[in-house]
Amino acid sequence: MNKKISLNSKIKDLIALPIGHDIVFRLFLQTGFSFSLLKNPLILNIKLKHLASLAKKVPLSFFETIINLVNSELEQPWEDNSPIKKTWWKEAVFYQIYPRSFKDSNGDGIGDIQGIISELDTLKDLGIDCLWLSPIYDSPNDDNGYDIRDYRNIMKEFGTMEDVEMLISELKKRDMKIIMDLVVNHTSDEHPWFQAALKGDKEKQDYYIFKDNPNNWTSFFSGSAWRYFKEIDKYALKLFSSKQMDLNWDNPKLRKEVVDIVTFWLKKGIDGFRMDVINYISKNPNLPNGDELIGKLVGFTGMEHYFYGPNLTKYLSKLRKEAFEPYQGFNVGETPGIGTQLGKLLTGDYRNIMDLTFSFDHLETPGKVRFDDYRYDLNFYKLYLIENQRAFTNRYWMSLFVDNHDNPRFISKIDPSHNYRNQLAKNINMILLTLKGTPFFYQGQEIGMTNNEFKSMTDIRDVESINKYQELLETGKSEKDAFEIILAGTRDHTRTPMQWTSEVYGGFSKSLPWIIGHQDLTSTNIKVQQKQDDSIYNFTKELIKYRKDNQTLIYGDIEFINEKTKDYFIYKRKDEKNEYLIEINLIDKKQKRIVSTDGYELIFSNIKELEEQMTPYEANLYKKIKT
Ligand code: ISL
Ligand code: CA
Repeated sequence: MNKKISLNSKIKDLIALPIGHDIVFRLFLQTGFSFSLLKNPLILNIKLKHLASLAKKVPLSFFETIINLVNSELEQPWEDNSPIKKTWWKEAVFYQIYPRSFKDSNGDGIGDIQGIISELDTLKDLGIDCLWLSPIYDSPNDDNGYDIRDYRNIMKEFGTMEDVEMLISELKKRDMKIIMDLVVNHTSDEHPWFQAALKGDKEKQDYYIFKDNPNNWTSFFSGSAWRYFKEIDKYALKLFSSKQMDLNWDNPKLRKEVVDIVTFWLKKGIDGFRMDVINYISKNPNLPNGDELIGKLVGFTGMEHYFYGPNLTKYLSKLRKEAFEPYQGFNVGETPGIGTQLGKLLTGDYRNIMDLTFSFDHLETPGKVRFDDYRYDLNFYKLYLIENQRAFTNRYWMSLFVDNHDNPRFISKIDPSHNYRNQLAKNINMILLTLKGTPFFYQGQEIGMTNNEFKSMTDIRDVESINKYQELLETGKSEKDAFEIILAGTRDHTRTPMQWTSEVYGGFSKSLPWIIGHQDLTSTNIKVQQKQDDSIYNFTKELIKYRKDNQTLIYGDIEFINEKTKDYFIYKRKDEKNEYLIEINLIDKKQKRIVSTDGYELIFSNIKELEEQMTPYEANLYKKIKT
């Protein structure tokens, strides 16, 4: 246990505590300062009170808020030499399906469960071990299923419970696994609990967070985080859309409901859950106003009061014990705002809280947010990876991902004109498959799908984008400028139909899909790429297979080479048996080779034949020749 900090403490004391560490790193990311400042002893020894008096414009309350937050977690992640515990989910390759956009079996333009079943052989062929399905439960679809009305029923458009049971058994036949999405920070306002609450049911009112007067917290989807209900003359908390009502985890009855939901599904034979915004479930019970400056820095006011709330680890450990452990269920928490040290505290194998977290710190370069139009520099991804690969050892394990349903396509951020799409898609997939951690691919990543050229707001479906567009107009932006901003960051980029063939609508559906894709269909589809030896699909498939057959790439140690040299990412994976060398060009230019590969044989490359220089975004995997 560490000591609490105060205004008298130094910056080094602050970053020695897990929350302090993660916040300071976050601030550096947000403001674009260089991390190297944090190695400078002059900086490390500045006292917080001196920093406070230097930063005259910053109110003291800002520092006090941060200090309180940092003092709320004094535990340090254990560091010891215990060997990695081998488990299926460390060896597995995961694949996220966005069911609405994956495959339509009945021609209504909406993906469905039977559509997924019809493509299981394809996923098996690719080498996928475990699927993650975004929500398929009954929902009025305000946020595409992340607003659940009934946790034990299936969205009509997607099919029936029988379809889901069939999916589970078809997966078992193929020796594949499945996790589902557990969205329990909030329910739909149409959930019977909330409806009963509005009718005056006191017990159900206590399932949610009602207040007579709103505080200053803001919603992730624009505006206030509170919605007024005249039925009972109260405000209800909704951190996301106006139809996503936050649940009150401080109520033991609600927590028991969640245990029952998890048990219901694990009993059905699923293998675990991805837990939506799970680090937001425990709110500071006093619901104090958020610090305005922190709000400005992170983009949302109030976060410090719930992103790592007072009872988070307690509630999660209990959930783990009561619901997951009896079925050996796996879980990965979606944890926005959780950095390296808190991530370790949440996932350490001795803690029994959760197995993995999804951290998002790598998705934007310093100083940038998702709606900025800019080119992502892969050197930043390298820094993030080195920091985290070093931290997640022994008792800790990392999740590795770049694409998901909440972000534009990663390759489009790096190379917006897609000059090197083929090369780059393979490059990124190689990084994900050769680092230490569990790779999560998102549908379409195996064929190099890119951002979509939406033409106008009528093409946009996402509630976040629609709200944001309105907000931008209200703050005086022109329609054109507002649309440009939406285009840079909309989550719809990854929600366009999966491309199976070069037929109309990419073979996703026989009729007009619910959202339109305007991407190249001729070369970016599964069917074409399956037949092409050097396609992104086959490259990824072969690499997945290779990783599976060569456990050094899973459990082996990692060592970084020429780490400080910009524009290169070079590392080794090794154990007593084998040694691999991975050589990555991080930029769209030729550059010289800086490591010798004498004594190694080339196993994989994203180019046909190596030249003297490395070509743009070149990526090679070599194996040491045994003597
Ligand atoms: O996109 C964001 C807001 O700018 C992210 O904060 C995102 O909303 C956050 O990662 C939470 O995402 C998850 O919960 C949301 C849902 O809309 C997302 O699709 C889901 O992945 C609410 O359930
Ligand atoms: Ca359908």
